[in-house]
Amino acid sequence: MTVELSRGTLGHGYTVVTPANHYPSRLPELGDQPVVKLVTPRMAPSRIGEYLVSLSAGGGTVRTVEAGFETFVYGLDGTTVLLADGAEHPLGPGAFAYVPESTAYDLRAGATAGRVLVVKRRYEGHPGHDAPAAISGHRDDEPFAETAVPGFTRRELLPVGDPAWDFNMSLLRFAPGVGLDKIEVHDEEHGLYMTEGGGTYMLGSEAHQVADGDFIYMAPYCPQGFTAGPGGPAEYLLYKDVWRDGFSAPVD
Ligand code: UGY
Ligand code: MN
Repeated sequence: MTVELSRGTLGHGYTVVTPANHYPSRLPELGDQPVVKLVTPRMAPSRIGEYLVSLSAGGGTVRTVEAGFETFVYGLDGTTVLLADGAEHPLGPGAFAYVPESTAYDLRAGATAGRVLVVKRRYEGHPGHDAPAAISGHRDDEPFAETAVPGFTRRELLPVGDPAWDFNMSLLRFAPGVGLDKIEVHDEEHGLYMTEGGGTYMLGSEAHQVADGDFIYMAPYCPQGFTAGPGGPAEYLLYKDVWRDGFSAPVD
């Protein structure tokens, strides 16, 4: 038997999970539809679950309501639809929806199979701020914004200036050879999904080659830096917890 080298890694304060590493699981609310658990709170200290859900043509989820949990869904392939509070949100590639805490939702694939990324976390409120309401949209609804680094642009999918929100979802896009301007070390954790291209991710003190479809979990204080490869633009969808001081009680 030949053993192939894998880019998938469990490092100190991070994981890298590549498409070649995927080993699908099942969840009751997904019936017989496979799910890849990219990270869950079992991977301490993660406070999120991030899941790659594949729905076969005509397939869907069994409706559940989980008290206290909020959900973000991003469309990757196909024509999945999210149903919540009597509204239907098409989740084709690049479309997204935020489902507020304790709100029931269903996912339904259309005539073709669909793939979506699901981020789940316990909503952490803040005194004086009402919990956010539902939001949906598409990555193309607004242009990417310039940053201080030429060739590096961002598109914020959720309101970043409102402390009612306890997380951001952002698309970060880099021209070939362009990267972050520093090695960051910060209290917030990340779930990162490569949506296009690839490059070199510095995690702790290790350099990892990453490509389209790879997932990285970065724990609080994980040193992190990125430079896109020379072959084309690179882009990732980034979860980051925001606007909280880090004292929320760990979930058992
Ligand atoms: O906003 C961020 O923390 C972002 N620059 N981090 C990252 O891309 N790893
Ligand atoms: Mn960061």
